[in-house]
Amino acid sequence: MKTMFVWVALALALTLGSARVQAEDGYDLWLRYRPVPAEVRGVLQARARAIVAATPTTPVLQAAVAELQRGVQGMTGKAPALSTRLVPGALVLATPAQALAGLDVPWADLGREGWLLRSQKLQGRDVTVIAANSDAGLLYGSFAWLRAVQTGANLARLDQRSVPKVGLRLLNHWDNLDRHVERGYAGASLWDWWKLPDILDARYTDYARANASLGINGTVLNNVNSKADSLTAPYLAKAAALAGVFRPYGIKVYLSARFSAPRELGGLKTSDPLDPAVRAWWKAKADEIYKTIPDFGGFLVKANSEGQPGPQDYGRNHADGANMLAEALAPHGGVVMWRAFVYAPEAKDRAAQAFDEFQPLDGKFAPNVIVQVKNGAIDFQPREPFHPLFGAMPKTPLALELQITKEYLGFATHLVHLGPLFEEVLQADTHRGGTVARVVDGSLHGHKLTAVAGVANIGTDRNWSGSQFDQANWYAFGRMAWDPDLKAAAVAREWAAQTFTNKAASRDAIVDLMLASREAVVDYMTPLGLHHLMDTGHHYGPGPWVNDLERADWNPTYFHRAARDGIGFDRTRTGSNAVAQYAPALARLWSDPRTTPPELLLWFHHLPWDHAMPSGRTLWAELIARYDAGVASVDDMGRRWAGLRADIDPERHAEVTAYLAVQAREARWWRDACIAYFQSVSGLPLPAGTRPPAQGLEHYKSLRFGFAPGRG
Ligand code: BDP
Repeated sequence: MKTMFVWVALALALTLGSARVQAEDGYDLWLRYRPVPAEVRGVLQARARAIVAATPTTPVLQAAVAELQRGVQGMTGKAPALSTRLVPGALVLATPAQALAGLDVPWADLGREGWLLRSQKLQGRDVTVIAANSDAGLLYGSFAWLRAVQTGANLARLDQRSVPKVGLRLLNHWDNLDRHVERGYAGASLWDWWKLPDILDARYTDYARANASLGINGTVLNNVNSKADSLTAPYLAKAAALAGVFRPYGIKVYLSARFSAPRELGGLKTSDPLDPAVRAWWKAKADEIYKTIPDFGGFLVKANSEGQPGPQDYGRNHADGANMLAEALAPHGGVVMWRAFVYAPEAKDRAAQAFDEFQPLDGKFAPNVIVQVKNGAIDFQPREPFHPLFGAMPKTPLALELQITKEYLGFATHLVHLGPLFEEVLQADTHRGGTVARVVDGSLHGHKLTAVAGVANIGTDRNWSGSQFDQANWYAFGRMAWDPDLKAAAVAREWAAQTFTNKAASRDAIVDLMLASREAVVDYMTPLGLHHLMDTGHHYGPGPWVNDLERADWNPTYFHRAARDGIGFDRTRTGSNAVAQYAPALARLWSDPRTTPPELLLWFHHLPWDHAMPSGRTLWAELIARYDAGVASVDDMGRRWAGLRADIDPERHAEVTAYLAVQAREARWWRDACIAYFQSVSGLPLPAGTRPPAQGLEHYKSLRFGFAPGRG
């Protein structure tokens, strides 16, 4: 008997032990809940003795309780039980309907989804209150408490509250029905359309947990380059099955709608938005969708852009198209997110087109339409000035679209943290009364319908995002969509603490590396306001020489305009005058090279190679210095990461090390190829001391990447 006991104990110890040293593969994201040191364990157990929630009957509340139990179990080895009695050390989940005597919560300040976390005495007992006006708020509050624990907050003195500033916080999946993800670098689509609706992969739930932990409350399941099939009954049933998994996590499902669906599916002769039969078709379709998915969020539409059908095919405008869909969704409470990403071949400057098409339509959209605008006027480049539509359509709610997947920033193998990019655009002053954040959160023009969308970087890769550090871009997106005023540094700190280590020095070293990475990529790809220098189709690697594509504005040469006389796109009055789309104060500043920040110089100006830069260098020398700085910065990131070896688990440390080596090699490739090309155009010698490109220009031009992932 005694021996048996010893064996059982040993087996148990081994199991627990192996759980403890389980390999870190990134699957758990920032929700790792790893065992905490003994001294922390005691404190945590004392603060999570039980969970008091009057009636955890709703699925959302059950999800909140389950997450708290899972977290505490992971960190301490013991899950708190549900209790109806207020015991000391309880976690109390409270709503106004289920508030306990003595609880004093400023309910009115918490809004529909906000939460409050507070350690306090209640009925003579030390407890932690998680309060919200809704179950979704309690779910977010529960995740906030777990975040507080994992980031080392003092659990005896919690006093936090947060209310989302933006209503719709959405992921946009560019996922096709065959599971190819357009611009996806993290494997295949999570959605196994073929096996849906019968088979529900466990990852769907983990995906929802991760999103809920950030406050993401909606997901567009299919690519903006959409197929009408997504709107057919079999696919609606599949979408409904996903909606069923996501619902307990406060996440609604949306679909990208193909504008020509009435013709393609309904057999109509036209998809003209003003045709009564077309309108009736969409109304019936909306009714059918809501029968299948009662809390369906709405449609995302890419129309008359890059070959997609749209209202202009029938001589109508974007408002006509959007309003028709809005009318069909309105009785059900759905919204239309109508994208402003458009450009036509005849436009003289692609950067100016969205403004030209959309700004005159201000005030013409139905109340449940939100116009979704990319952060910049070209296309998710490493750096762009904020889109001139922000602030210029006061009568129309505008959503901000960010790209989390790094189509133009080295795919998943480059470590580029996007928090600083998000912060830069959100905090940009439109000079029309406020920042982009104030436009997007609706406060500048008094809009209730508000949204931030992120093109997802999620796929079937074990680590979800294609690399460990790309998880941080998902994280930063979600947190900054909830509160556009969060600082990138603070968000990165939270992420690093939960994902890698809570040891302050190492955590901060990780954060420094992350924050430096964005400027690094700008420098080694497109410094000084250059943009769209990537190679054709796959968008991987440099291709500044490309000038033979069918449309002028697909060619990098169109964008950089490098020639013997200089480099850059003149967007001032002497050129395309796109700068005039910005508020007059800003347009004035950016019209003059002397008052244009160096970061945006060649976006707005075509300047001679010997133009004097603030650094005292010529433009030519400055360009090369920036490329060198980018490469040096990546080398530095590698050194910093190497120094963190002792504090990071070996699996992830080795993986990131290998990725950084790829990035270091490819940063040189970008630098060398661009310098070789620009030198061939400028005809200038390299400044003294410059390392010449490793290969001749012809070598870089000859490289082909037929099987690069994520192609459109
Ligand atoms: C471009 C992508 C293309 C997308 C397009 C869009 O290369 O795959 O379809 O954006 O946003 O950047 O619609």
